[in-house]
Amino acid sequence: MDYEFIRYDLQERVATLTLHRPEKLNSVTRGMIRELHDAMRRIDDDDAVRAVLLTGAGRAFCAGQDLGEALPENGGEAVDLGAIVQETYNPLIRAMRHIEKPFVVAVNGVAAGAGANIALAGDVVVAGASASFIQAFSKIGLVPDSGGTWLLPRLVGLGRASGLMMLADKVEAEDARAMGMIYAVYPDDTLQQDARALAVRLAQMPTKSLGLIKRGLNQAFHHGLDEQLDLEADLQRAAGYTADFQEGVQAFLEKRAPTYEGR
Ligand code: LHQ
Repeated sequence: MDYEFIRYDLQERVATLTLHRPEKLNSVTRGMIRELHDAMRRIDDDDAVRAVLLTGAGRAFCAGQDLGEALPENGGEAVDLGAIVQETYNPLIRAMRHIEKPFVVAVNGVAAGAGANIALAGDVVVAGASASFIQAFSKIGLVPDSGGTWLLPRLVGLGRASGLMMLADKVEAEDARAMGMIYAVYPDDTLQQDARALAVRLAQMPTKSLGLIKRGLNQAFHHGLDEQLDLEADLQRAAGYTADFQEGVQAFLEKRAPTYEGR
């Protein structure tokens, strides 16, 4: 599939996905979401992809749903937004959370509405110093989607999440880091290279182990301790059978750097 609204580039085992409608702050159209779904399938299917870097072109990361597509044409019947969410954002968030490869998100500017929650669905979320996050939904009479009501309270606590979601206040990158919403903040002019370095580093790591970590963390918040201990045993069993585990221990014993193949 040819892409018009995103860019896809694979180098050094890192698939870089760039949201590309800079004149509209990379707001999400039906066309962009179709391309993102296709890109997620490619990422999942291609063993050459060992990490993903998601970012935006221009001065924004993503301003959420393109509001030009959110209302009925010619004053017709109201659009079923639930159906849009089910068909568009939900599969994207499920893909980001369930593809067992690390997703680095480089938030290069404002991330608003669904754009904020797409960003937060990454595994390692970093931002440029001038980036910001806005749970913009309530400003236009909507509710947070794209996993926001599940993820944000887990990241920052219920009190902060409800304040941020009801008031739709803008959170600057450094505040987002301080409250545990994101992992790190870099200077704007080095963000892309710093985020890429993280993605390249992850792409050289034992991919299966990273995928199993992701699987464990996905379960962590609704399991009790006993269920999670059982899951950890299962995940460790799977990790123990990987070639990369053999290589990791062998390299340690031989006092050399390991070379992981993601198997
Ligand atoms: C936009 C947008 C945008 C279109 C900037 N759409 N053009 C799910 C299911 C179905 C339906 C509904 O929604 C959802 C989930 C959601 O995501 S709801 C939340 C949707 N997003 C928003 O409400 C955010 C709207 N945007 C803004 O509040 C501002 O643009 C922010 C704060 C992001 C940035 O402000 P500024 O830096 O002042 O930029 P700007 O407002 O001047 O925008 C620049 C251009 O981008 C402008 O176009 P123009 O042709 O006038 O230059 C905007 O109209 C356009 N744009 N966001 N979501």
